[in-house]
Amino acid sequence: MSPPRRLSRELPSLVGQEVRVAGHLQDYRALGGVSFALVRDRAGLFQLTLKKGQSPETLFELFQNLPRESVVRAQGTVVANPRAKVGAEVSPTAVEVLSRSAVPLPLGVSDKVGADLDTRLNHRVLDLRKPENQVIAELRGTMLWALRESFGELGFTEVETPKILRQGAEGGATMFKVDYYGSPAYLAQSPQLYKQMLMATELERVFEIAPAFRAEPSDTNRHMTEFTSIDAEMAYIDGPEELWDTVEELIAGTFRRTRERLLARGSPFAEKIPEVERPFPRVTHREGSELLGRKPGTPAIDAEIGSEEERALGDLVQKKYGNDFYLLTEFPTSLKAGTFYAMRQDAHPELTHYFDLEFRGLELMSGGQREHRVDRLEANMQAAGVDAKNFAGYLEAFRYGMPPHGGFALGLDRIVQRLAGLTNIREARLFPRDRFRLEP
Ligand code: AMO
Repeated sequence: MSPPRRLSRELPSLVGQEVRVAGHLQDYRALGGVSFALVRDRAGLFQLTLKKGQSPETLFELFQNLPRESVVRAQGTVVANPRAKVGAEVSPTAVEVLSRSAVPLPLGVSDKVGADLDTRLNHRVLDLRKPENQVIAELRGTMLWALRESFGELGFTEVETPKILRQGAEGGATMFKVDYYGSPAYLAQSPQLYKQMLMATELERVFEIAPAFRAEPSDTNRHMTEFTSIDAEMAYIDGPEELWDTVEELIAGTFRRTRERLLARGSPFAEKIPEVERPFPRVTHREGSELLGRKPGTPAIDAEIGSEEERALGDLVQKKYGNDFYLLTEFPTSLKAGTFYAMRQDAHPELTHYFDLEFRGLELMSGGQREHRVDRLEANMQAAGVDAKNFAGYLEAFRYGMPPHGGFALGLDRIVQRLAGLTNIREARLFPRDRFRLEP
């Protein structure tokens, strides 16, 4: 019977024992009487040490001829060695080659010199073997777990809505058209319509974690054509303030859980998850515009805040309120004209109950209170030039009793991008998709 497989980090506690270890061969160095095979598993690097006169002769030969990144499994005894990275090494008696790597490698895994992002993404599986990329994937997976825990604590039920649709919600230009048995259908840009429809049931609080598809016309470092949207919707709200409180609790709970779990796992990112300070500053769109130097009372005050301005505003708000987060509230109706489901303020129809959550100069989330009164919803559709006939199923949900409600969507890739300090959002995803990339 073979002994069980052990991980590199377990070795120091197994000195003297017979174990099996396995991983990718990162390097092999022959130094006269002693040779080292450095092997990488999910916990890190360990070494197999071969000694002339002690180790089987065939093993020297095997490693001498084995390409880097081949997969090996070794059986042997754990020996204490303070000079080994983990404090112990394995003296192998038998080594199996489970998979032999082809040569040459299109992308080095342990090279010091970095390749450009395109080359890395072309050979993404090799790229993901690098420890610095493995920890990003671990950060992302941990955040997904923490989000689910935090939503659960707030009384939300996880749901799944269709991704192949007859109609989109976020404007026709960014929809991917697919052929559905000969008639046109679209990939979901957002679960927007469905999460709202569920508010007409007794689910009341739902969230969904799913891909969203956008035929983004521009090629930026914060947009992809497929991203993970964390959507939430809640019924019986009195105003957007309730959404903001929920957003704060969700972010604080998610960051705390992520930090604690990553700390326990020894991830270098644990320290980079900040303590979330509440409440987040609430900055109205108009106040933000004024901070940017726009003149009150001019049409410019309600103009879109572009990405350069957004970064500048993040710094200005940080200076004024001392928080990395802020809520940009009361979006002007003129900027949400196509967003027929956004509730306009009754007392100030030129403003909506819509907001964005900003973190270090980047929009992470948008949301707001929705229009639940069907006559006004239809009027908004008409004003937006949207044909209500195409939204019959959505509108039906409003005709037979729809409570006031609101919600938001958080871009997972963007949070990971900011927390891991990535220049390009593509690095936050395992296999990113953009205008020019459909592979691997
Ligand atoms: P919005 O279109 O603002 O809102 O999207 C919500 C959040 O999703 C992220 N995001 C993206 N991330 C990567 N690549 C993209 N192309 C991309 N587009 C958006 C951002 C953004 O803040 N239905 C509304 C939400 C709601 O009102 O509930 C919506 O989709 O982080």
